[in-house]
Amino acid sequence: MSEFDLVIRNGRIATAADITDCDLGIRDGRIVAMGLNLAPGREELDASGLLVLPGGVDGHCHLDQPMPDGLRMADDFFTGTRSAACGGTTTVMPFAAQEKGQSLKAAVADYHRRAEGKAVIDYAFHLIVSDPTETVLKEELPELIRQGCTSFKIYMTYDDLKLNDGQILDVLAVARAEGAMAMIHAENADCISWLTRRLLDAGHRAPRFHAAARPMLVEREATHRAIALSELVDVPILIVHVSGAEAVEQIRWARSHGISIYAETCPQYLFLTAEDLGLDGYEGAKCVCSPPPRDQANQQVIWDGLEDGLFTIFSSDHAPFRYDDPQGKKPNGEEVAFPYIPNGIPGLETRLPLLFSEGVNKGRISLNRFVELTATNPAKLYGLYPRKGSIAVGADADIALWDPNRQVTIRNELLHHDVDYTPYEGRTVTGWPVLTLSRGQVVWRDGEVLGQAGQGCFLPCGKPEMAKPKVRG
Ligand code: DUC
Ligand code: ZN
Ligand code: ZN
Repeated sequence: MSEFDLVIRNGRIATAADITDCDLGIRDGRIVAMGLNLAPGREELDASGLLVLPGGVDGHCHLDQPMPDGLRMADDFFTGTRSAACGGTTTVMPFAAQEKGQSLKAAVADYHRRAEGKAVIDYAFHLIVSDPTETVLKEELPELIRQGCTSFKIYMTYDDLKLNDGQILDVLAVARAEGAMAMIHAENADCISWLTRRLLDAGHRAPRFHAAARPMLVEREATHRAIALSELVDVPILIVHVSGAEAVEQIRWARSHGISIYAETCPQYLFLTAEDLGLDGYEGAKCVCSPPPRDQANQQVIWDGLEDGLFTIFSSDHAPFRYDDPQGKKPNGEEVAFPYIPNGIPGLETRLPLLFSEGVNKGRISLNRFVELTATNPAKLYGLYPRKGSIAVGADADIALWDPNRQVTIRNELLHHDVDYTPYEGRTVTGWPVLTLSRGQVVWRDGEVLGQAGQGCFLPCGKPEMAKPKVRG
């Protein structure tokens, strides 16, 4: 009987810290040995010429999230996790979203039902807290945190989700008391509504006015306010989907004052600009997301932050709506005015190849930093480390073998989500995962999906070390 179910030989293994040429031995879904000339496995994989990387952890995506009447997310836990696996990701973290008036526990129970039997790779849940009642704050949140939902998102915008500053302070106080990670969507809601009304009154309806209604200033102000609220409660927060220079400046300022602020950015802020929202046609609806993509100068600031350590994680914010669909970007079949276009773009499968190609292959970030941003740090930030996010003895065998030289021209027909477009259509990237393992099982190999619905498991998250307040004095 062989000691290993699988041995991966001759690959170059990269973690957030090291690059090592050695073999990997896998048994019962976990990495059990790293070394030279390991004994033969029941199965063998030759990784000559390939990079052996931890599977990606996508710390921010939306799958089968309940939507207001008439709208529907295009990806459920099957199509979403399938698509993620084909792009080298092995853990996803979508959101169990509380509707106002709903119990948070009921939202989580419903979300478990939506995921049940569908996922191809492992998944954990963030919470979205939209109604922080006494019961939510005192009973439900603490209980859900104990059950492994140890991170939650708070919105400063969107009428059906936003919290006021007092409510945010209440939720942050629970995060501090219970050791959970708070994620904040920072845009100033009142400024957005004021600008939106003026734009509509002037007859500006096209998708491109989405960007005009959400200028950088509204993100800068809310980012600064979120930082102040976190400082007041003395609890670290993560600012999600940072889009450009003015928000980055606020985060640098906070850190220079000793405030623990983490930061996330996403592919849309590197590879799209407000010009992708189009001129007067409706195609630009495909790139409507919030915050909106900015301009080239802001893209450079985001690259700088990825390189110099400003950003903690790089996530997709996959929020899938079909373009030509009455439940998607054309509600009721109509080309609606910009405030009514569902926000979000697909990106689970293209997140890693885009960053690998333009970041690692073009020399903007190191391979170690790539692993840190896309796998190790999200696992640490959300209490999944060291089970997920690295290659180490004892970790789950969630691994992607990358051909760093494979050229792929991104076409929607090559992708495995259930969205009818990709904003990156026609872009050629160099580097793509040729094989993905989820707990030692091959789920993607040479262009073929081998993963089955239901083989992915729910992951209860631990309380993240990174959520602990700074020790002072
Ligand atoms: N913005 C969000 O805050 N969430 C989903 C998609 C988007 O564009
Ligand atoms: Zn958001
Ligand atoms: Zn989001």
